[in-house]
Amino acid sequence: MKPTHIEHIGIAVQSLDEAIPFYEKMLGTPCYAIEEVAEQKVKTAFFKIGQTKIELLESTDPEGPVGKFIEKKGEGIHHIAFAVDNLEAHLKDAEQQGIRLIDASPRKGAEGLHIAFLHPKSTFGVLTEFCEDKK
Ligand code: CMX
Repeated sequence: MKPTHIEHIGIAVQSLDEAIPFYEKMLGTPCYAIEEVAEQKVKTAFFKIGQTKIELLESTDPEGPVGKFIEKKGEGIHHIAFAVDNLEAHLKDAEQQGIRLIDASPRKGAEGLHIAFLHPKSTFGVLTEFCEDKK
C-alpha cells in the first residue's frame, strides 16, 4: 500500500447551509461543488486546499452512516481519504494484512471517484477511505 496524497478529509455537519459559509470564510475559498450521493445517504460540499479537499457531509437520512455518526458522536471529522493509483490492488493488499474491509470491491463515490472504505475498528478508530481518480 502506498497512497499518493490525502485526497480529502470528510467532516460530518448537521447543516450544509450553516457550515458552508463558515468554511468559505475560514478557508478563504468558495465551495466549488455540492453533490448528493444517494447511495451513501449524504449531501456533500467540497473545498479545495492545495492538493487536498475538505468534504462536508450532511446526512439525508438519520439511518445513514453520517446520520448515525452524528447521533452517536456529534459533528466532527468523519473519515480520511487517501488517493491511490490502483484501488483494487490496495484493497487486496489491505485484506492480506488482516485489515477489515467495508467495501471488498470499489464503488462510485462523489466526483466520479472510485472509492472503498476500511473499517475504523481495524484502523485505530479512523474510518479510512481509499479512492482512485480514473479520469
Ligand atoms: N469513525 C470512527 N468510528 C466510527 C465511525 C467513523 N466515521 N462510524 C462508526 N464508527 C464506530 C462507532 O462509534 C461504533 O463503535 P463502538 O462499537 O465502539 O460504539 C462502531 O464503529 C459501529 O458503529 P455503528 O454506529 O454501529 O455503525 P455501523 O456498524 O452500522 O456502521 C461503518 C459503521 C463505519 C461500518 C459505516 O458507517 C460505514 O459503512 N461507513 C462507510 C460509508 C460512509 O461512511 N459513507 C459516508 C461518506 C460517503 C462519502 O464520502 O461520499
